[in-house]
Amino acid sequence: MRIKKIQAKNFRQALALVKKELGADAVILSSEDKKGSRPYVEVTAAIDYDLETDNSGSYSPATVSSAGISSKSEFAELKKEIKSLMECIETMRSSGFELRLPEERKKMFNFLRERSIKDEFALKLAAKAEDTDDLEALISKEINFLPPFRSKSPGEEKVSFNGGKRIAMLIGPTGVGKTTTIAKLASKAIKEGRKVGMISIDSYKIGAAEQIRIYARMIGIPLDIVSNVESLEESIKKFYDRDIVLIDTSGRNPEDREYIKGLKDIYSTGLPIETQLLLSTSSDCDFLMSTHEYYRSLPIDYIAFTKTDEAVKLGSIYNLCRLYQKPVAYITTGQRVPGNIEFADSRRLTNLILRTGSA
Ligand SMILES: Nc1nc2c(ncn2[C@@H]2O[C@H](COP(=O)(O)OP(=O)(O)OP(=O)(O)O)[C@@H](O)[C@H]2O)c(=O)[nH]1
Ligand SMILES: [Mg+2]
Repeated sequence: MRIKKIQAKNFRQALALVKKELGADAVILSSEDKKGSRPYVEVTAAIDYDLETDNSGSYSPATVSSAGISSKSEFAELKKEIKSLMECIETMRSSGFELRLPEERKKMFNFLRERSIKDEFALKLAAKAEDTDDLEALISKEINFLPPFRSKSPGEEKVSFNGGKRIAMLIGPTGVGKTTTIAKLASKAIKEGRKVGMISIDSYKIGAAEQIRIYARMIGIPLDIVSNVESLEESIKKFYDRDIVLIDTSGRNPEDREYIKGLKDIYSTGLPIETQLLLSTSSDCDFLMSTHEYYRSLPIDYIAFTKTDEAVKLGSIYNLCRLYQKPVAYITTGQRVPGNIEFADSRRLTNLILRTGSA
């Protein structure tokens, strides 16, 4: 087996280099975005699948010929590289990676990559699935769908408030559709005969309060606008007669520490808040992956996907389900309020992930 790390400005360039240096049969083992003043992409690719294992079960490095290695430091560098690659292989192997990729699996792997499924996930799926039926079954098994605000028997509620009432807070990057989705959820709950209250802690953006105020008036439900944790607690108490309280938050760059800290302050009150993280399927796949770094430190109960109507590929739904390991609450499919929200089941989500073209 020949493994090579390739660095390039972007993934497309890295792939071209892999093809040039290792040929068209090379398999991408991993790819990583390196941040810094000059960001680049580092891709690890492999060709020829004759891995040897020693008796202990760990891979033994192939003998490295000294030809072409001119100095001690180059040799040391090479040794370091081989060590890190061995560790990489070992991690992949222990997590069930199949490095041998016969021709028909390669087709499956490419099919998944075309749908923006991350290489490491695509490799695992391709190693297990014989055909697309298998693939559908595998994916829908891995995606857990759970509609929020289900009626459950008393005591079974994960989050309860005043005897089974629900408080849900929507968080997520700027402009993903939190306020719009709150209006959609509120309309639906009203239609089902539930009493709803809305709170906005969206004091950051000029005009944000106006947007939710218009929705509250349109749907005919009470709204409180608060600017700190203390007034949030007060407001929740005020809504004691509501079945569902929906909390809107301001979208901010998750890299902003104050933003994540502000959210953590809310959790530290101990209020039984259920958190729905909204992610837009029309966002750049790499952006979605990078936001995971920040949001994963929060107690997320559900993830939900917005703007499926605008996305060309929906493999990111699969990637994010795998990363967050949280149930999917719903997807939103357009700007219309009320409407354009779907409590899609695992099968529907799987179909969206595997299709190309818009929803
Ligand atoms: N195409 C499409 N547009 C949507 C969807 N949901 C929301 N939008 C649009 O996305 C834009 C932003 O929606 P908002 O609800 O204001 O987003 P937000 O997350 O509250 O934004 P911030 O509060 O600024 O973080 C609006 O123009 C919405 O109409 C959807 O499912 N599909
Ligand atoms: Mg908003």
